[in-house]
Parts: sequence; structure tokens; C-alpha cells
Amino acid sequence: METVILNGELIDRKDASIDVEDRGYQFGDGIYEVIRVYNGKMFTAAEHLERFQRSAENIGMKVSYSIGELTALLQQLVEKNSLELGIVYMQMSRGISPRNHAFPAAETKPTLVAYTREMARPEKNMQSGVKAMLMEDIRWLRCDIKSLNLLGNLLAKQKAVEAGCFEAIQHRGETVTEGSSSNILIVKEGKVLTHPADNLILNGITRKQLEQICVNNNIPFEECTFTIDEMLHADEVIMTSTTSEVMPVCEIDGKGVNKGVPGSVTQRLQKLFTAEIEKQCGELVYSV
Ligand code: DCS
Repeated sequence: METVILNGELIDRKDASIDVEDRGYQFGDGIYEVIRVYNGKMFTAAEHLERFQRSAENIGMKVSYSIGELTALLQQLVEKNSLELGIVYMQMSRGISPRNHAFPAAETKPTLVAYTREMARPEKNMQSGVKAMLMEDIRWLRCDIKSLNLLGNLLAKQKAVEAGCFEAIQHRGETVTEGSSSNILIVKEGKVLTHPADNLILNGITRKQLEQICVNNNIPFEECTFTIDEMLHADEVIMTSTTSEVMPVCEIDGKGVNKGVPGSVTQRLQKLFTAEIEKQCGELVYSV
């Protein structure tokens, strides 16, 4: 039996149903989070849940649970499903109401859903690096909100997959923004650079963790924009996300980055990131 959360209750997935006029289904009117689970423990749960609350506030919704309550609920779900290595997916929509673009009455209850899924660490790709493809960023101007509306991201990812790539690296004009479901960082002369956390990117939790790791280990880190050309001539390119962790990008539009192999700064950051996971969640059986 697989357990899911529906509006604060842990129930059998077979018994979980959502009305056809849920606004998440009709409009993508809601927000979500993806949290990694290692050794049955959620990694950086507080950071994800704080972002969940911020995303909600940004679209005029309120999470009616405290971060402590949500953490306890999600941890129960992880335990109920005996999840060791995987993810928790959670989303909150503006609730069920007759279809109308304008927000429903204030008393309409948001729909909160969460489930777990087993997911290995992407060991092979983390060791070999992945290919990426450049793509114009056609998304809206509030990419800082982790909205359920992901069409721009989906179209980018699909094109990348069709081209045999792992990720689409998006850009607005000459400026690189972020991946379709990841942040992009470059390494230039030992310095790690990434797009500022403004409205054009999602302020990734993995990106934030890496920033802290850099600060703690005297690795220069700077938030600044960079161009496509600067990225193509960078020493190393990295993509980060909850599911992909610290992933070397070794080829962009068919051109090799760092001669097509993961660079030394990337490898150091992978080790430090793994150490951070182990600090929070205990020793990992597999580690890069
Ligand atoms: N940018 C976008 C557009 C994302 O969708 C994500 C994560 C990130 C950056 C990286 O953020 P985190 O480091 O906080 O994960 N996307 C999630 C997703 O949709 N699936 O897995 C992670």
C-alpha cells in the first residue's frame, strides 16, 4: 500500500481523489516543492518549506500549517512508505471552485497533496557529466515562484531530451538564466559564478547550499550574470538541483566544456556536498 497526504490526512493512494475543478488542474494555480530523502531523512526540509511558504505568499495564498507541522507530516509520510532514498513531492493549489480566472472566495480551502517516490542518486551522470542544449528562455517574469505552471520549462526540457541532452540551459538574449529544472553555475579561474537570485530564476536550495559550502571552504563565489559566450569559454559548468545534486555539464550544443570531462572544482564541490548530506542525513552507501 502506498500512502499519500491529502489535506493533512495520510491516506491510501487509491482513496485519494481530487475534483475536476481543482484550480491546480484547471490553471496550474498553485505551488510545489521537491525534497530529497536520504537514509529515510529529509535533506534541507526547512529551506524547502520556507520557500514553499514564500511561493504561496507571492501568489496570495497562505499555508495553514507551520513549518514544524509540515515537517512532522511529511516525515510521517516518509516513514509510512518506508522510503530510504528518493523524494517527497508536495503541492498546494488554490482549491476547488467553479472555473473562473479570478480568485475564488477567501474561505475556499487550498488542496494540499504530497507523495513519495524512490529515486537513486544520479551516480553515473555525476561521474561522467551530462550534455546540455542552449534555448531561449520563454518563461514568465516570476521564475522565483515555484509555480505549478511549468509549460515553458517542459517545452525546453522536451527539446533537450529530443536532442539527446540531459538539460536545456536557458538564456534571455545573451544572458544565461537557468536550466529547465536546475540552476547553472560556471567556474572561471577558480571562482564560482551564478545568476543573481532575482525574478528570472528559481533560488535553488542546492545552489544556496553550494554557496554556503563555498563560503565555508574559502572558494570564491559570486552572484552575477554571465553571457552564453562566457559560459562556453568557462573552465567548468555545473547544474544543480534537488534531484541532480551537483552535476557537471561537459558538453553544450555539441561543444566540449573543460575538454568534455568534469573539472576539479566541480569534483571538489561534489565531495563537499556529499559530506553535507552525510552531516544531515547520515552516511551514504554510495557517494561520489
Ligand atoms: N530552477 C528550476 C526552474 C527548477 O525547477 C529547479 C528545481 C531548480 C532551479 C533547482 O532548485 P533546487 O535546488 O531547490 O531543487 N526543480 C525541481 C523539480 O521540479 N524537480 O526536481 C527539482
